[in-house]
Amino acid sequence: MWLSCTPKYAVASFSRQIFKSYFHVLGRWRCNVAAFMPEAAGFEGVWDRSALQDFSVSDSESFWAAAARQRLSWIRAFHTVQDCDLSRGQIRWFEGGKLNVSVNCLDRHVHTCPERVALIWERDEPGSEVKVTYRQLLEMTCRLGNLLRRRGVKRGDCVTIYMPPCPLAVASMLACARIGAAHNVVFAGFSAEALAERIRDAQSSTVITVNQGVRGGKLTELKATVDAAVHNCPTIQQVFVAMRTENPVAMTARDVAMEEEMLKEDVVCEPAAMDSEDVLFLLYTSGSTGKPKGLVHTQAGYLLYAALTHRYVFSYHDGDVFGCVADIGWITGHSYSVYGPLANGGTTVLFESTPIYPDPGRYWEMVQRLKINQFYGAPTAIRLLLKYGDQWVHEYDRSTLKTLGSVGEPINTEAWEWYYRVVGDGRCPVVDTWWQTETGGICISPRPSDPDAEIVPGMAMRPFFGIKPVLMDTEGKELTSNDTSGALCIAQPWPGMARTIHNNHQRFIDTYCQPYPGYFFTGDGGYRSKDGYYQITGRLDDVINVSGHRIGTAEIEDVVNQCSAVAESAVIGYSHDIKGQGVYAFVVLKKDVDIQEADLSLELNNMVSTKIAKYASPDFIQFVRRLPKTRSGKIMRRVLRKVVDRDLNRLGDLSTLDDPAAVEEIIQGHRELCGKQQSS
Ligand code: 7RM
Repeated sequence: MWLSCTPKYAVASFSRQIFKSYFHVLGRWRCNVAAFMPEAAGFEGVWDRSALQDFSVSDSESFWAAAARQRLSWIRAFHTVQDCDLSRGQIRWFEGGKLNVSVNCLDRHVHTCPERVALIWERDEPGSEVKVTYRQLLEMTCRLGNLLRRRGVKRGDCVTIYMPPCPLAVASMLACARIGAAHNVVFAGFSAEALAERIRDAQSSTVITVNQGVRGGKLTELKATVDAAVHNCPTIQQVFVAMRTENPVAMTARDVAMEEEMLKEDVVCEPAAMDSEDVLFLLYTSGSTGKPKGLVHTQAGYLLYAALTHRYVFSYHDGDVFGCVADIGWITGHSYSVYGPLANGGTTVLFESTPIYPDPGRYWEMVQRLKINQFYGAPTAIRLLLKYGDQWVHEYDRSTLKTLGSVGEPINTEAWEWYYRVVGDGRCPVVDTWWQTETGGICISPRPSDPDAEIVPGMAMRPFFGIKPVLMDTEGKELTSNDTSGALCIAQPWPGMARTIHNNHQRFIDTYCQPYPGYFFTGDGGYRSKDGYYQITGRLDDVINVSGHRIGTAEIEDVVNQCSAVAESAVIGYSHDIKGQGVYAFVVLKKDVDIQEADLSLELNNMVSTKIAKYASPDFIQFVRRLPKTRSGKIMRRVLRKVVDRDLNRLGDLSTLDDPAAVEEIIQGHRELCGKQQSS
């Protein structure tokens, strides 16, 4: 459906038209809400923030139509605001409209402020940052767009990008958008096999990478990893290689020296006129099966949602420096290092390093040096830094900070308080932002743009404009009272939501639309407080969250089970001080296997690191004779979780258990493995 993108007509010099339509609404302040949200200027009877919130949900079409007209530059106006049917997994926004995302992120700002800094590349080596203006980023994007086109990349193709955060990675994403190709950014920490699986699923013919990565003072052989990956990818025809370091790497006939070739290209590149619902990108994320899902995001709705949430959740103002430290390989990097800030004409930081390189003061030294106004990071890093002590924070001037954001997992009260008091000196609102790869942008979060709205530590609290969260009971009924917990769903579509899973729309329907017909199911559990605020309590499925990275337990089991000595395995998450969750694997060996358990543990850890990524490697591997199973053969992970949590009084109903003696053995084995210390 979304791959049908025949270019209807070439659009020559449409930029003048764009600026006429873009600015006609500015400067209209009709009522007081318009003073903080110009999109709201025309809404009848909407006089304050809470009325605007209600309006955005009850008349979401009017709300999103106004926002889309004001915030995006269109080549052709849309004729239908939305055409959605959640129960069938059909989501379409702004149909009839044509636009180009790279024009929205670059050209329109180049017209007004060409010398404004778009990107600050915070390289691994502290103090060596590189600034890229909007004019320069447009030039880079155009050269690369022309190169991709000349080398045969067409509208509707999918380009895989395997790069650390850097200006050329952003230019690669935008170059794809410029020529109408989709991108598929794969986190540069993934192994060759994980990369190959994603390239094959996306059917990419082109990969863009760098010779080597640099992180925490160490080099990683990214080009070599790509070589190993594409070996098993029949669709791959070419690999573009940019030079992050000066060390040459082996090049073959298939490889393209990217910077050299870019220099030969023109600095003007005709942008493709894309339909609102053409694909902008795929991004793979873990689900509860072994196979990662390529979530599909489209052009207009995604960009609008990223831009609007970036502006209002963080109170981003013109001239601010926005510092999102997520990697571009995750959705957070897409929406808040790249698309949101650039659509808003902002200055955004690309962070290549780690929170503790060269020392635990890195973030705050960077805040001081780059004069960062909004800092957006993950609880796992905050918990880690908290342990190193306050002096690393106090050493640096953080007076530029205005908003602090948290994302990826629940933020515990201790970490929240430290972030607020020590990092923000009690001056900056902390916004705990809940969202997912699937939602495209932040869905639940406090908004500091509401100056008198309270913020409760450790709670995502309030829905964003147009978002209607609901909690469901086990029967699939909406829970209407407060002070209650249930399955978190979203009751109506919004423009930023994913449209499908690449090549598997049925899985999209089964995962998100079937469980609660008519609603979008998030996979998370939530609690609504007596004041009506939301708190996200964690996943309800077999997905765990290690340092803010999603990983399916089934993905890890698949790898462990590939070991010839292993008969079967069960992987669970357990609570971990710093990582949020750690990985715990129960492994049953084949009969007559004669191998030291310690050696096998090492081998299994290695297998997981090389087949998935380091972060997925188990912290504990417990060898057991059998797993607790129901009579129908299902592994009772609930029981395993209770054992590891030392919550033996609440093992729950064991009546369906096939062989209760298995549990006793497992408890015993767990004690031996983890000794007297808590398993965390
Ligand atoms: C943005 C991102 C999504 C999953 C999600 C949750 C968990 C994310 C929070 C959170 C509690 C938060 N995308 N999650 N943010 N849980 N509070 N503020 O992380 O697709 O990689 O992961 O992460 O379980 O479903 S993601």
